[in-house]
Amino acid sequence: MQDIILIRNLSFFGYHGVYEQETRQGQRFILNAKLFTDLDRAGNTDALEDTIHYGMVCEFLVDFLTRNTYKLLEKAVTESARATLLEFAGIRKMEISIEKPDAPIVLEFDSVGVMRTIGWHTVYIGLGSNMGDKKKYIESAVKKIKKHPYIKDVRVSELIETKPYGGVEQDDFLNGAAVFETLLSPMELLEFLQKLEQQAKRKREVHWGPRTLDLDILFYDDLVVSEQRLCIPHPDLENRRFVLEPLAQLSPRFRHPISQKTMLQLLNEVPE
Ligand code: PH2
Ligand code: MG
Ligand code: MG
Repeated sequence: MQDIILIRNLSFFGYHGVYEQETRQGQRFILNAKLFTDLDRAGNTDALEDTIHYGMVCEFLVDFLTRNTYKLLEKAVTESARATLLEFAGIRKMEISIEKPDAPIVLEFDSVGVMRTIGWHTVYIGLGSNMGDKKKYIESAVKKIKKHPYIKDVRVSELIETKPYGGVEQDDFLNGAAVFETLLSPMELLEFLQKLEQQAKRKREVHWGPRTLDLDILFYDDLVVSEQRLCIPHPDLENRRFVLEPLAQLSPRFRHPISQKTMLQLLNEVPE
């Protein structure tokens, strides 16, 4: 995905801004974008249907940014990029900037603006439940995940019955994993998954104790983060057969970003 389609200095009139004068009078905006895609095929076939028509993207962006009005350029670049990524499936990632050459600032300047890079990310999550109607809790969460506007191409493993891991005396689990593409950042995704856990009436009482629904981020592309709320890859995944079995079923050759071992390798090496 090193290939780029360029949009340079696309100009349009709009009403984005914090100040009343900006939303009333409007002003000129300048949009620049890099569309990251794969141009291998079109580079050989010379056929428009094998690439992304930049004219259509320009029209889509200007239409979107004139039909919608935002206070902040931050929101304008984010929403217009997300809409474009949803509309044109061939774009994996885009860098977009919007500038105001005539912003109401009484100083000398060429323009002020905001730039962001937004794209699709491949995420693996673990699914678990060991209370109540376990299958129903998991299936209802999967349904909501599939319905999220910024999630696509959801694949779910088989659900398997597993013995509780970690020493707490509790009921057997139902476990599985899912993989999907998302426009959400890791923190946005975490908050969405925690909202689904809460909707399943999950109570955080015993650490590692029984739960109606547990949704854990296992991988987010090849990202490695260890923060208080967010540890990716899931730190104990190598020791958990109930995670590795579904993962190996979904993507046997996917490599752990730290150890570089495939899911199949990790499953074959998991301690009993
Ligand atoms: N989750 C835990 C602790 N132990 N054991 C099994 N079999 N399945 C789980 O999902 C699980 C567990 C903490 O999240
Ligand atoms: Mg868990
Ligand atoms: Mg959890």
